[in-house]
Amino acid sequence: DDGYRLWLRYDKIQDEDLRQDYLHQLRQIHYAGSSARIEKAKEELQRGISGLLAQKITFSDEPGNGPTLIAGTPESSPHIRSMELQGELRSLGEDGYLITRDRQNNIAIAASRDIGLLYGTFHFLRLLQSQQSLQDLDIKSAPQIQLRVLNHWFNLDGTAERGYAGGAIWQWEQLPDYKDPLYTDYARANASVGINGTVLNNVNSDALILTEGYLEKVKALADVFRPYGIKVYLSARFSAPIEIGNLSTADPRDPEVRRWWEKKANEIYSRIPDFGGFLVKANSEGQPGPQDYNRSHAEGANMLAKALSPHGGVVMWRAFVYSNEEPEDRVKQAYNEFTPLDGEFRDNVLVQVKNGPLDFQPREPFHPLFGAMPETPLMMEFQITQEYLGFATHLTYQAPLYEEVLDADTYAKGEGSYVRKVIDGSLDDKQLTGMAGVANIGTDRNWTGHPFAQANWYAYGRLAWNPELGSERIAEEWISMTFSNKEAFIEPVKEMMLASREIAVDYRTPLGLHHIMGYGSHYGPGPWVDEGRADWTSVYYHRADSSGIGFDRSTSGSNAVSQYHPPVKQQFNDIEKVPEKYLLWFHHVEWDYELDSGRTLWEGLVHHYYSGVDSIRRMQDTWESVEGYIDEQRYTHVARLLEIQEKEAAFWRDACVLYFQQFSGRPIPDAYPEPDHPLEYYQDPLNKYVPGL
Ligand code: BDP
Repeated sequence: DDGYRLWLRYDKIQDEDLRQDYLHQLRQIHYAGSSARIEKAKEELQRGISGLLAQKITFSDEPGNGPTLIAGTPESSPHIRSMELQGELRSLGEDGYLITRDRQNNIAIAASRDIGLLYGTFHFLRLLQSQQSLQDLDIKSAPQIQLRVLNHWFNLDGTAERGYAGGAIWQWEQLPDYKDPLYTDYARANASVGINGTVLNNVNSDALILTEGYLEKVKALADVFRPYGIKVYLSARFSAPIEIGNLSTADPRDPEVRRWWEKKANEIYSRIPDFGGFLVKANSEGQPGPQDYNRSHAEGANMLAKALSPHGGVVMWRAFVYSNEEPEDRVKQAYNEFTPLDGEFRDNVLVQVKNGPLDFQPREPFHPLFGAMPETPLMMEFQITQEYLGFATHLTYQAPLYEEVLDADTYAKGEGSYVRKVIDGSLDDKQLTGMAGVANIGTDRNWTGHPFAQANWYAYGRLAWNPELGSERIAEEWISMTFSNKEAFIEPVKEMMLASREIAVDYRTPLGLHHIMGYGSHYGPGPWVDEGRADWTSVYYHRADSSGIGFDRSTSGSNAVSQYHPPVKQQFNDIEKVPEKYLLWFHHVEWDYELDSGRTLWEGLVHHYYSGVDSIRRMQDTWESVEGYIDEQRYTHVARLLEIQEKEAAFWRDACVLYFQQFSGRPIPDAYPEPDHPLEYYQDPLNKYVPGL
């Protein structure tokens, strides 16, 4: 099995009793209505049932007499209407659905709109795939977040920035005339977890995407995605009016510039009436933006928002900004630039904020902007692609990372002001809500490179639908659909997945360390990086010296703690109270400082590094123990990748322990084997596992 089918595999159910039971309950199938979305739902059900139950289905025009699966909206189906579900459906919103039993004990999928029926159909198939009982069906589901969007960092030349599973999946040179069937499978996978938007191009954007020729290609993709409820968005380059519009400025106050964007929006919507809007990276890492003209982020965003507004589009304006001047503490910058603008954005602007204040590190505290801009819809940005987590080589299930951030309490309005409540709009009563995931999808046959990286795409979508689902449940679902329904497979593999994120932190950046990876590639260790722009080096962040290690962001240091609400601020500020996982993020700590475990900081650091590597050996044991439950191809692929991960984790460990030992001046405790080589070996670019990375 090459993994192409992702979690939508639909292999025949081997348990014959169960298969017969399902068949019995699905004697007849009736889908009311005839929209493109209904057609897609029927197609998917057909595909699913002919696979899982090895039975072709015919759809009946009317609900039948025997046990029937009935799907419809109150408008399209008299039968659904007679169930009097209208009130309940209304409370589930436009995308929600019910899966329930009617009075004759038929199974009913009901929704207010056809898109809900498509989502409900995928949910129903998931029940069969994971071999659930259909007896007491009483499922209500509605997304808690409105815009559930993938961000692709695909360039127009076919490459993918920070993509590790091949290149861009859009074949620009073949579009619009040839639409690869893969686009449809992409849409199916996304719709199956409720993803309803896709930003097609890199945030480091090329203005060419907004030219007529490319817009025709974008339209072709939008046409493929529309029946699956997925809107397209584009990353807009702020200086596009200059580059493709022949204007001399992109100043948002210039009337010609404003007209240019309005005309551009009209042009886009004449082709793509349901175009989603623009994503913008401005005045960050060299990208153009309103500050080039001494205008604020709000002025820039509002100009675009005004152009989109008559058509119902939105602007997703990124808060990942840091200026070209080296700041005294980079993590403070987004907060400082954006909080004064709270309330100044038009109502179709969302500010898209990375989960942490630095940059997608294996672990960061939550971004202090969450809870600090009550007048502005804030959108979460997670990174699914594993830029800082071992690319597509290391097995790291990221749902626990996403969950840790979503569940963090900002205390913005007292206890219980969780980040997820900021994101789902409930904390500040926001209608417009969103979550973005920087995708890990590429042209690799299995889409994501590592077979387990598919789980991160899946988990992102599920959490965008419901941020409270829990990473354990999501892992169970994904494993049973992707690999096997056998308990003896699911349990150990689930445990392995759930542990994998903490393990990834242990062998890279334990105890709150951050940004100590290799320069440029971000792959291997590079705690010694000390050249170039200060806030791109590692020494800037770890600040190791003979007295200790860590970045003092307390009130006596950079004072980044003051960007958090009390009592979070006080907790982070106090070296005795800060959770140990953030210790070195907020404090410069003496080598002999005593940790919760009773170890000194130095011993604790060494311990995390060694136990991280040991844990990968346990992951390997787990994987070996489930050999035979799944196909050879995927089994072997994962087994070999775990071997690489083990070697590379040991490399991280040895490099970091030896490097920091120069400052601590303390021995590696006897319990741990000495690294195989001296520090110089790990620092030599020619000795990296992948020379050049
Ligand atoms: C950084 C990546 C860079 C992205 C940037 C961003 O290294 O390639 O362009 O984030 O999010 O982590 O804009």
